[in-house]
Amino acid sequence: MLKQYLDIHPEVKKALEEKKAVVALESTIISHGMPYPQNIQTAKNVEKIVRENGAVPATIGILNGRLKVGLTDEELEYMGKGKNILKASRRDLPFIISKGLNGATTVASTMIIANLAGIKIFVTGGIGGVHREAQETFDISADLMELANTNVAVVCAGAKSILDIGLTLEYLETHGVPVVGFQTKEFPAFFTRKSGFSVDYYIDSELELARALKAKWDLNLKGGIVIGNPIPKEYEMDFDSINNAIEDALTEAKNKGIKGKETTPFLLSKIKAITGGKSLESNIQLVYNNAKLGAKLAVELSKIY
Ligand code: PSU
Ligand code: MN
Repeated sequence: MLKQYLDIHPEVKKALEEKKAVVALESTIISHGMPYPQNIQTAKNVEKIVRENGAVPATIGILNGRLKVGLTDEELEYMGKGKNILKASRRDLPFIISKGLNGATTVASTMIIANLAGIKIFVTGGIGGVHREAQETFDISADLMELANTNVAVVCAGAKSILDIGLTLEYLETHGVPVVGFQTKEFPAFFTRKSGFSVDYYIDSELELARALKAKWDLNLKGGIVIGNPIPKEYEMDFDSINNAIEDALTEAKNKGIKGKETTPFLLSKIKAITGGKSLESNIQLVYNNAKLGAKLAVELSKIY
């Protein structure tokens, strides 16, 4: 039945059949999160880093209504040019399929498709979350409900402070989603190593993470885990300057009446413009750092689960 919708790249398929380590990667970060051509270069380097660390990369996206698990270089290039590529979260999937459209997958939809393919580890930059002033707007990313329901672990550099990080963590707690720090006690805030919020558990090694995932899923505790992996120190941004940029971006979004699925991409591109591209370099480096951890984790998990 899945074959009707899913195209798994032969290399990924073989690795899955042989129970080898595979890492899922999202495409919203490519089509809507970074400018061309840095996005393509980054996506290719991420795949390379995953390989160098012993796993097979599977970049996920939707082309002509087909759910693609593992993209060719041409497909990656197409996603990166970002023309006619919708941002596709859970609610969009049925219609992007039925209309034969192209979609870049968010954390939520990448988790769904990874799970359908049998991939357990997913690497990205940052997760969506509860937006600031969600008390009024109800803007809470579908990523969080997906983490509550779908058995895929997400390696990220935390959440940007365009979000209300405190409320995001509360929401995850309510839904039973563990939030752990990789060699940190503090949940990272994407551009910075610190956010002022603690994680539930400090985790020291990939093996320990793999064991926790196995226990969670053996016991049918459905859902994912958020693994916060702080940006390397040398690429970290200055806390005050990035937060000023974020405040300015939020004010502009509010004044322009930006809403719904446009909010996150709007804020990301504004921050990039305000920081004069400095944030882009940090963004790229933290994804590389996550790719390394995700691949090592997938290798450990493939040995025990
Ligand atoms: N946060 C980032 N970079 C991103 C995103 C979030 O720092 O590229 C993307 C991810 O694909 C995430 C999505 O799943 O935005 C969340 O969008 P929304 O808030 O509309 O659910
Ligand atoms: Mn939203």
